[in-house]
Amino acid sequence: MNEFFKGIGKIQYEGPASDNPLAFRYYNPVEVIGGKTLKDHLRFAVAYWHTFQARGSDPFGPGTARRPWDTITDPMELAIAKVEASFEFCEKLDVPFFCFHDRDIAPEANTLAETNQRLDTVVSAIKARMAGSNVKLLWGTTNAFSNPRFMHGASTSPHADVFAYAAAQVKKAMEITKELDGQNYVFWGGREGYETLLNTDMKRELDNLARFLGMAVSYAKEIGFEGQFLIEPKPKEPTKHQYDFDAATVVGFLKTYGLDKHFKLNIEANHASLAQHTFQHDLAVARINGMLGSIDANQGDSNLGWDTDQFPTNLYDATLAMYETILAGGLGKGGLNFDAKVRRGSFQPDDMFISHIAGMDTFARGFKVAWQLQADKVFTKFVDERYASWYSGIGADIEAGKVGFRELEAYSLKNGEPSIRSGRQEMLEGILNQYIIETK
Ligand code: XUL
Ligand code: CO
Repeated sequence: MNEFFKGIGKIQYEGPASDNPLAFRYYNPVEVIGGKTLKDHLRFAVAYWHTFQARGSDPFGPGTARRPWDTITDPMELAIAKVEASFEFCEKLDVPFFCFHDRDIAPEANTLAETNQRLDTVVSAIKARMAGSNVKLLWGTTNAFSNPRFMHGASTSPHADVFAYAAAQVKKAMEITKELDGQNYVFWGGREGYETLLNTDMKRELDNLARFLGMAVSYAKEIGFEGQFLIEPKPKEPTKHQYDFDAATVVGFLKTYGLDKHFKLNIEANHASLAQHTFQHDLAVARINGMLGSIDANQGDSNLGWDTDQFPTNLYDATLAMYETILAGGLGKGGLNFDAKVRRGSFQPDDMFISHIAGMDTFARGFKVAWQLQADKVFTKFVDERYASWYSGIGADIEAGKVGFRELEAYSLKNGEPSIRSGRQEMLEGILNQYIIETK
């Protein structure tokens, strides 16, 4: 077998004292916390599109990336080489999962039939390689946003033929995800949104989006696909207004159309921040609705207003994200997918490893801190006490539906001025810092 990343061996855990950039300092995959290994808690995944497709181009210049497959020019030969490279990469990093869009793994041909044949060829190669590997598919998805035919959207296109084409594409992508034993299937609304209401029938587009998702649910049943369906919210980019704006919007949408039993959410850090939410907020919205399915782990830049998809190295945010995940009971079938790309200046092949290692170390450390925070009930105890007035007396009567405005007026007239306590935000933030610094 051809080795692509020569000179880089299996990445080892060397502990916090290590100065080796190609070693883990905090992520020890076999370390057991709460009866489960870190590897099983964190369920890391590599995103095929950023790591094996993207080359670092931006609106001001071409890609800068140097990759071990650069000499291969034939598109299908290249696609097969990337399958080999991706397994070598995941195995060396000890990442248990990968994720792809249909068009990442096989280039589009002139017709849909030919494109599907190409997919079959690459899927066979992936399946063969998977047989001798522990690396699995976390999720598959469809790229129904890059091709110009999707300029006005896919399932929300004003053109019925485009809706049909997108359906055909998702049908095939679901089939290959099933074939590769994918644990989830993601719908990210690429161009499902609008630029201006002057040319948009928003009601019809939302109805069609729901119709489309309903068809996917039916087809999954038909073919026996048991993976979890996920919707990935994003407020803007590429369209000015994306229909899957944020977690709350998606929960409301799914409930409106009676689809909530069939979907969970894939929460992405940089999408939450684009919606002016914290990562923790959108995870919490998913959690309280019983819909936290998976995570796209990355980070934005608070000085920039777009989806920068940086590798997640912010320990504070990672800790709070892991805290929400632990409160939700873990990731289930989901995982932590690095929907992240190296900066344009990080052009060397070893940067691909270094960036993932930094992200994995950040989440491993964040997880350990979060685990300790919940084990010590640091915040839950405070929150429980803060809401103590709901456990008896008038609070319990309100929650039991025993009283209305009339009774509450009578109560307040008698009770006088309510007694309130400090929220102690700064104290709690100080304790959070203490845990981040001191947790072993
Ligand atoms: C785009 C994005 C996508 C989805 C999969 O912002 O996050 O890559 O994760 O389509
Ligand atoms: Co994403």
